[in-house]
Amino acid sequence: MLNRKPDKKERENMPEYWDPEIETMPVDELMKLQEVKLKELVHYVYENSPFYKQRFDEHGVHPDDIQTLEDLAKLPFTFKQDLRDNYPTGMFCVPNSKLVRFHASSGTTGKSTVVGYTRNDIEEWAESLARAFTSVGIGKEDVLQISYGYGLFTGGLGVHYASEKVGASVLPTSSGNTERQIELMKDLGTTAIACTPSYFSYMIEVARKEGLSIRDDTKIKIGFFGAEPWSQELKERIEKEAGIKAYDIYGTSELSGPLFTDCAEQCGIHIWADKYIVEILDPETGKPVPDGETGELVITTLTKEALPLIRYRVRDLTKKITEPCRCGRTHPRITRITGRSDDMLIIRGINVFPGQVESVLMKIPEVGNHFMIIVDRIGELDSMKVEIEMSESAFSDRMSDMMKLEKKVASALKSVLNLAVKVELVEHGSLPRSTGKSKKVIDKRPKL
Ligand code: DLL
Repeated sequence: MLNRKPDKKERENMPEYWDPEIETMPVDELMKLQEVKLKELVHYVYENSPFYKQRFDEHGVHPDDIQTLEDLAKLPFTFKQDLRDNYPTGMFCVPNSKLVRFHASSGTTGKSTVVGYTRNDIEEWAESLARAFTSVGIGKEDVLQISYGYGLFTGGLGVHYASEKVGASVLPTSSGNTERQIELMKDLGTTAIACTPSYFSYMIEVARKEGLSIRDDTKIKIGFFGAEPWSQELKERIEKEAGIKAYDIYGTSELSGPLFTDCAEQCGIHIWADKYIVEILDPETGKPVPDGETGELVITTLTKEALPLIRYRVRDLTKKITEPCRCGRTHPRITRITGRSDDMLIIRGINVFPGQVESVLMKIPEVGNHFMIIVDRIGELDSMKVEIEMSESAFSDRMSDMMKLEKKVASALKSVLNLAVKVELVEHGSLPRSTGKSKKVIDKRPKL
């Protein structure tokens, strides 16, 4: 983190800040601000949430025990399961009359969870993302196409409010109807797009089928991709194939929705420290990992009113970046999310993250952008198969080429995962395409 404001020369060629005073605030002042807000927060949740009062009491901690940022470690964690157990609004700190919006998770990994927002929560959410958009130069001249789903999912409306805030013209296409997305993109001069990386990969493919190139036939220069894990290698592919800058957009519904991106320097996602306290902890022990090591993201919200969260175990795996960012923003950064601690597959005792598989595949030019991992148990033994398609540029229907590619991929996977993996080349277009969050793993093993 840069411990001072950048000077005039350093600010030359930098994108404008949305809120220069906050974004470049010296770190010690930011920490003081966090401390003040943390002290207020613990009293607020203790007084307004029966859930937190009980959790603090059980943990033997009282709001008065929290006097400094170091005292954060005395506080209990909050888990997604707590939201499920208190479904739908049992953890809210405000009455219904103060709420202006609900969103809800789809419940694909368990029972659905509901999140609620006061007017101020919506404002703070839009402000976070407005800072991020400004950090990559999105503003009044832009047409921002929002191809995240609108509705209970936070992607569509979250990006929408922030785009309007920075003065961009919103093109609210939502997800799906891909041919129409591409037509509007062309006709209305979309300059930036927000969707999942897998949906954008699909758009590139559909455009190509229609004889169009996103690179040459549209004005898109920026993409905000997230809501699902994606590798650095896929990012590089997308940038090359579409001729754009691909930024990582991150957030979760419990924290409000999409909130943070990397800045124009593209070296880590800035987390706004005046609104969120970041910890990176060992998922097993709950203790901090040394700076620069991978751990689980744990976040405390400092300004949320309806559903503040204390030490929320996000489950996403990342690293803290400590070097100052050249953009001059002093807020902490994290590296791209490499997976979730609960997404890890254990295959014959070996830990495998789907993201590792994607990294390997995307380094091989003959492999297309879509793949599927299928895990099964045959007898007592786990087996893993990866289905891939050939990239259009490398397409061949010669059996010997296909077998060669399968072998090449299997050996690349083996050397990274240390696991024998069956690789199967499937027909182009036969793997499922997604307009939202994509499913990359089918685990057929019986649940224990
Ligand atoms: O996916 C919020 C969002 C919408 C983020 C649009 C970005 C853009 P949830 O549905 O609650 O919220 O899912 C949150 O998605 O814990 C991560 O596991 C994953 N995720 C989100 N963004 C990224 C990203 C929205 N940039 C869960 N990289 C999170 C990797 C991501 N994973």
